[in-house]
Amino acid sequence: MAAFPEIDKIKFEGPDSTNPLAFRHYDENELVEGKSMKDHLRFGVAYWHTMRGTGADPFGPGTMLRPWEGAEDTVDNAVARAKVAFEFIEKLGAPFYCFHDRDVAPEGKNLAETNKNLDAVVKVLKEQQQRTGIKLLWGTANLFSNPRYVHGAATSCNADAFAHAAAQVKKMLEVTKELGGGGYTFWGGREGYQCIWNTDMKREVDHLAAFMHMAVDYAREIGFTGQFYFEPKPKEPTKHQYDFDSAACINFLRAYGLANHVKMNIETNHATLAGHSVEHELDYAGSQGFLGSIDANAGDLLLGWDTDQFPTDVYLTTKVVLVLLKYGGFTTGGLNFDAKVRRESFEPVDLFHAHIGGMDAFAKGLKIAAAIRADGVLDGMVRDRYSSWDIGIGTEIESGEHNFASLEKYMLEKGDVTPNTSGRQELFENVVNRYVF
Ligand code: XLS
Ligand code: NI
Ligand code: NI
Repeated sequence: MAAFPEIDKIKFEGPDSTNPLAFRHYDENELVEGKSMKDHLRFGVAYWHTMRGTGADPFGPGTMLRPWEGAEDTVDNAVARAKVAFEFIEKLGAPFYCFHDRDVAPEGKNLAETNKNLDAVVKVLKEQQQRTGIKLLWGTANLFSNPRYVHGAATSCNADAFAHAAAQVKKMLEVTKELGGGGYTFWGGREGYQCIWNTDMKREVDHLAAFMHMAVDYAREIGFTGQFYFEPKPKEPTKHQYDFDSAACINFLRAYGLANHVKMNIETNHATLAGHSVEHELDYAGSQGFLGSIDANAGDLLLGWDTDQFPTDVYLTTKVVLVLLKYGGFTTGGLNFDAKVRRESFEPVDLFHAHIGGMDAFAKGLKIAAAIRADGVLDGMVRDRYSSWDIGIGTEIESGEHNFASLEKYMLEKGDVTPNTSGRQELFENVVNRYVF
């Protein structure tokens, strides 16, 4: 039985459409810079929000109307839910999905039973993938919800928690491989701390690195060739998370010999929690060769937490896509909507509105970004700003011909710095607006 009987496959109807269940900009086959929108944007649906989000908040219980949900958290329900997930993703027309082990199947009374539950649902996920052609963008393990991870997982003070987390990731790597997943994501969960007095930071960070090395080793052992991702988030649930931002994560990966195995999965709302913007985080990761995948969402600057809203701001999506294209676009990664409908948006159809809006905002952002790139005006203006590096002393410094002594000599002869031209921030902003409206 269909969960969304009244909803057909979402179609592209063009910018003039007023149909709330149609795309106005996302035409999956439209070519942009010689590549289809589908292949550029590689949209994914996040199982945890879309299929498991209840709308609960610290002040009250869930509100979501999900007629397909059974009363208890059983494997049968999980299987039924998996079919609903695929009906939704197929009607939406997203090519990918992502999940945590515990999103798709309930825990059993011990690890063995839990793994069995997972296997039962994975079998159905695999059938559904084959039926629809929808693929797993990345898998991950939930190492934060169960009370056993109260002090974290890989960074827990309890070695048994580390061991249990290892067993979970081992299993999820096998599952991700079985489902042909393109990657595996580490998000810190509770890998951080609340109180410096009770925390051995060095030991915890060393353990996190050891844990990730074990994952990399096991992937190699079983022949899982997907890309590993590390997802920064500065706080929430803990006060200090070790995976604070791109720079902190990349430093960690380099310091512990993981740089060749792990790239970044950047999430918009996590960037703003870190006091950055998503384009900053993406550009930093990209410039260092670590841009892997994106968790697409939006925060609310009036609220100080991870609100995980659907992105609808075209400036935001334009900036994201511009950076993405600058570094060559996705290879294994994609735009996973790590976003949830608001507690007040409790009807099933709201899930469609939310994803359609996000996909359209990114499609429009892609078109704008491509137009900005096509005539090269913005790029040219940036290049001009640095033009002193393309001649004379600039070229010589960049090609390594100078040292402090030779630069002192140059300046003693010259006397002072040739004045720069204006930064022209307002003009840059106006130029961008030419493409937006
Ligand atoms: C939570 C994270 C999480 C990861 C996957 O804030 O965004 O959902 O993406 O564990
Ligand atoms: Ni995320
Ligand atoms: Ni988040």
